[in-house]
Amino acid sequence: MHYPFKLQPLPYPYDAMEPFIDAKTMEIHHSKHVQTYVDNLNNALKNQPDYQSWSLEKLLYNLDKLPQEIQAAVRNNGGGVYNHNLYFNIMAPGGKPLAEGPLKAAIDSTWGNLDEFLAQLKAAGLSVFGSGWAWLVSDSLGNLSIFKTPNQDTQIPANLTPIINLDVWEHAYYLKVQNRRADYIDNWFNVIDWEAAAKNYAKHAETDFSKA
Ligand code: MN3
Repeated sequence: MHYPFKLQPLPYPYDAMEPFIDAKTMEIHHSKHVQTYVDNLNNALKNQPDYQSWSLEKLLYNLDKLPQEIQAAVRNNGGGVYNHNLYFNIMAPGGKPLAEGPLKAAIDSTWGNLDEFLAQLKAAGLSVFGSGWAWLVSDSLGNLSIFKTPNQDTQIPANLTPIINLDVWEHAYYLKVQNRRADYIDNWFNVIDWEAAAKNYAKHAETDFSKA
């Protein structure tokens, strides 16, 4: 995937996350907010033929190698595209449970159990000042951690494998729960696709964004 970037279709209808996330929020989030990131990313690269063959991951890992005048636009809008592609793909209607396997074993050994991990992820999401993301990530050895990024920054510069990411921008929840970010996070826990998360974790040994 490289320039011109396209809006990745949602793998489910806008109302699929009801009652936990309302259809209007999903529609505006995907068709307006993410589309704007796609458009702005393409605009930034429009007159930059040297970088039009670069993947999103390569652009985001090598931000400091880009022409200075497009670094902020690629960081914010490229990050916006990358983060949402992951976010919408680790959600499923009604969620999918965390089965026995390497990810469950790693969560249990790191936090004791899934509920304790979720409590820590919620605390991380609540502690993001302003807009940003809370993540479950892995290093190349499979060690898990909770990670936070401001704005639309990604985990790519840290060369970590993303497993799940929680959008705590107000646009992800304001229509339904207004300012109550904690309620949104509690609702969102019901739609996490842990099967997709386990597949993401399985990539940890091969992840190396410096080769993107
Ligand atoms: Mn968002």
